[in-house]
Amino acid sequence: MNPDSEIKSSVVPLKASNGAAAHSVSGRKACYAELQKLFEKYRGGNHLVILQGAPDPDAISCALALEFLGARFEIETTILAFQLPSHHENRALVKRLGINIVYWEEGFDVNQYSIYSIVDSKRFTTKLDKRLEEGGVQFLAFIDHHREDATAPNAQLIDIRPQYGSTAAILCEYLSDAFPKGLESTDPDHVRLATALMHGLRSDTSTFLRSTPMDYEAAAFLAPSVDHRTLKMIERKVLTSGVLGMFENALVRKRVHDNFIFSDVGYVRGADRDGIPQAAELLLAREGTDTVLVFGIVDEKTIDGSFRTTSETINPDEFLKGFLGVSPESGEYYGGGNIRDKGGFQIPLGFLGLFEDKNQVYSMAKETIEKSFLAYIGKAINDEEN
Ligand SMILES: [Mn+2]
Repeated sequence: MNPDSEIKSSVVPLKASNGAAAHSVSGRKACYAELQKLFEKYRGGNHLVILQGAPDPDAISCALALEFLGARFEIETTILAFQLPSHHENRALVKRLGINIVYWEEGFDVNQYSIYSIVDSKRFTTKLDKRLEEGGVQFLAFIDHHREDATAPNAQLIDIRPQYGSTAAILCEYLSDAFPKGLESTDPDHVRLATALMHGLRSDTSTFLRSTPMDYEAAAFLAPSVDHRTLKMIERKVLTSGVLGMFENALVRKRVHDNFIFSDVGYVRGADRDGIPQAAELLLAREGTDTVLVFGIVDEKTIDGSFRTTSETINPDEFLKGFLGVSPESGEYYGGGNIRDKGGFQIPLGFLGLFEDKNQVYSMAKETIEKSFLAYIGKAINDEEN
């Protein structure tokens, strides 16, 4: 008999990549209780949920969750964004699930709201701050999973959990407090919310590759109510012909140096810039490769590069700073990244961008970057075949 089998916990003890054990239910913050009190205080009011930047699935689904929870207190919610969602996937989420996002324009009237919240952003200031203050709109909640700033927002509820892979996981915790028996898989509103949050979770954690135990726990809570068909449609990847061409270039032009791959995608339009990290991800999938650097020239103005690694020893931030150094003009590093798996760089072409011979400019850029890359990893350019 295993004595441990007697100790049944409602939390499956999943092991995170960093070895941290799952948190226990009792260790939770009592944030939902706090939110409940606040919603009660503003019962029947109008709530403005602000999304910063181009709305992504994590932010959108969290706004939807706040709207849903607020509705239990007769609170009307408006989801406000300053920019349109950028990717096809994000637009598909909004469209498929019929999520109503209001896009800010000059005439937007904040005076109809009694409270506002910000979700899934490090930034707690907005261009509406002055109007919100003048209109007496109260800062209700600030909920986020990015790193905490030194100065705290003056919201009535501040819930910042940098140890979470997504804000959606935090909102799922609120939902599981509100619905201890789980969401109803027969209720269309529950299904819609669960599907949106699952997409938020998946997209912020690279489909659970970067999940923490809390994200897995949130997914387990949502799973019974998720509409998998809709989720699949939302997540369908759509690649523009421009991005496909970049993949082709990246594959054809790749240079393999042991576990490193160096490649480039050519001249690309600003609208296709996202294809550079995608090409790097693609090459990283090659067997035996753990580190990839891909660059392209964007809008004939800058050399943009993307760095991906699964190596245990390479720190992308250190690597990019060491490899590219500091711009003599601005005194700032050309690139940087996180300490774990990714980074990027941007180098202005400057006067080289004015040259007539685009091929020559490209060769120069490529040679310069590749040479310093190889020098940095301790190789000469002609020993790649050995
Ligand atoms: Mn997020």
